[in-house]
Amino acid sequence: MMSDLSVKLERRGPVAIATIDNPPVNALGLAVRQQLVRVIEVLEADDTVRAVVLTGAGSLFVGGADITEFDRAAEQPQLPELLERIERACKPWFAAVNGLALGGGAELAFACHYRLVGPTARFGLPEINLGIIPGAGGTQRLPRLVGVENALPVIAENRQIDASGALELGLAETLIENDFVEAAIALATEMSVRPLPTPALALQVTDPGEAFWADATARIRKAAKGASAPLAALEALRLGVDRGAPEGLAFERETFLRLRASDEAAALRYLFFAERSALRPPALKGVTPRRIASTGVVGAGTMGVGITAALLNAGYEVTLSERDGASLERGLKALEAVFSAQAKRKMHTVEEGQTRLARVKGVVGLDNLENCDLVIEAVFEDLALKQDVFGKLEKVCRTDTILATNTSYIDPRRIGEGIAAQERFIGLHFFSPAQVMKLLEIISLPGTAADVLATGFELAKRLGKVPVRSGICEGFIGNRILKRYRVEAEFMVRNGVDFAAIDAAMREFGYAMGPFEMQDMAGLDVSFLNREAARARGEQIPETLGDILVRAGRKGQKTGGGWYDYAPGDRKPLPSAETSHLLAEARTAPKAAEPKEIVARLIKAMADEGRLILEERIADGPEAIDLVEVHGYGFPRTKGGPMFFSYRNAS
Ligand code: 3H9
Repeated sequence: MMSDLSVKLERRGPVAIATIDNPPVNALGLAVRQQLVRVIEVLEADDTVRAVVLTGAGSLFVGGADITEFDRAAEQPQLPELLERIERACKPWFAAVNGLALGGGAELAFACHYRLVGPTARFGLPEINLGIIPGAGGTQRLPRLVGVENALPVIAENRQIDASGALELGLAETLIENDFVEAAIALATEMSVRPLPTPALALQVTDPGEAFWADATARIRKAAKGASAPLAALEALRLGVDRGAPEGLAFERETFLRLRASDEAAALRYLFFAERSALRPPALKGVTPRRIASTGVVGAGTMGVGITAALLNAGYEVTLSERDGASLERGLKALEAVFSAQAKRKMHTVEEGQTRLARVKGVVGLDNLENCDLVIEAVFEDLALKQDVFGKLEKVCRTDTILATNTSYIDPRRIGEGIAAQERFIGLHFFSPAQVMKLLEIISLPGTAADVLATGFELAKRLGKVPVRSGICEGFIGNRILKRYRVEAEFMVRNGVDFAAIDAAMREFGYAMGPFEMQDMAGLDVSFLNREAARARGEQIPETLGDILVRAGRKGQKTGGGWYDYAPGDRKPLPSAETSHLLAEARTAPKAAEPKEIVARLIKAMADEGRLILEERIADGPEAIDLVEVHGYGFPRTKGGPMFFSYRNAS
């Protein structure tokens, strides 16, 4: 065996076994491709070899092309040529798919003459997540192997085919339950006497008809939310069906290379790596997190219920505490509603929802939290109330229980003032709805122990969230930038720009809502009350346009009007004569602004605030800020985040 290579070659009688061994995910980087070419040449020339088993080392088959190479020009040998050589080989290649086969990995398996699957095998083409389309024949071979209807969801909608699906669709020949490689060798030996099957690219494909394409296009366009890749993947598939595989392949390759060089793909790649590194902050390398099994949540309002649902979904036991029976009952009802909504959206079965709900114990008061490993406080944003909760928790809980506050604005140092063992105190700032939103800001306090901080990151991982460490400042990273964004947007409105034009420009940029629609949805009164509280403390806070609206009773959708008017029971923003009248004095003459100019100003404001946050060491890097914006505030993923965007677009 040649063992120092990333493609290992072994012989067993007439069968050669090629194992791709390129940790961590067996990606098809340059060295692997070079070695595969060599392996193909050697095996084609060797008359004693009758069949080839191709597999992956470890638990994966192949995780795809090496994404780190996508910032460079494509290097020879390229994957499509390599796969063609396998497909045209004069002896059969058996892809022994022992686990995930993603992107180029799945394409590699499709080019082999046969696929043998282990129980954990899965085929997927997740290229669209990276702003590209499959670039090595995936859009052409898969529809010819399993039919267009079965191929489309994989190519353009992120669906995967598991082992049993692969058998049902005829994508895989056989399921191997035990002794995977040995069984694959035996099958290859036995099947090598058969004539070579028709290569995937030469198989017939049936056009499912215009209605299918129209329906798929509408569905994919809607789900893509402005991203280019999903529709481009559909187009490549359709073109190959209409005009045949050779034209389809050429179009696929050209589109892949064009998209690979796009800003959108660069943004998505950047986020791919940022999201992964976020789970492993270098400062915590080697620090072992504490073990968390049972958790407690104090406060069963919207946040407390959302946090409880997130914890239950991740398999934790939760003790949910409220101050009285009626509030607890309301909270538990809200929790049930979350689980029935999840079941409706097919996130789990109704029974599974009930099993998860059975892990919550509702209690009145704090006494029952004594055995929790972690308690998260999510009571009303009131300093004295929070201090009181932690004062009591300190007496009730074990001395090693981690105590966390979910405050979004109050300085956690003041909240935790009375806690004797500061090392166990931390901020865990969830975003609403907490069972849905991916962002978790982890607030490290001066006294927080490293293993407690590491536990915060471990918790985020288990909850499927994206953790970002934030230092202490008003609003932490996200709400501080949001404030700057809103101030800048209001500044434009004061200077004559129509707020509806600002909303439209930000929607066009990729946000689901513009800043004023968003305020109407969330309610203008929350930030108004914050400003009023600060004014009451003697801080100099100038009157905002939002203040004028709230003082006139316009608090947003919930009062039938804020920036916009709303018809009863409808969320569609309508122009408001009253708003125009109320704000007339505070604004200059109307001024037109190009959408591009509006976007540039608002993103610049966010990025400028981001730079200050970095200078103050509140965040650990520009990626942290971008992750906060993308996962907590709806910044369009395809634009990477304000720091990435302003860096790419700096002239
Ligand atoms: C493609 O194939 C294009 C083709 O159609 C055409 C070509 C011509 N490359 O996620 P993890 C790193 S496009 C380079 O934490 P897990 C990752 O950054 C590709 N590096 O592990 C991390 O590094 P670090 C289509 C990669 O077990 C480490 O591996 N394929 C790649 O939770 C571990 O990753 C995809 O889009 C890669 N392809 O999940 C699949 N993948 O340790 C992308 C991972 O330094 N990958 N890394 O932080 C995944 O979805 C997951 O990584 C996977 C494993 C499910 C495979």
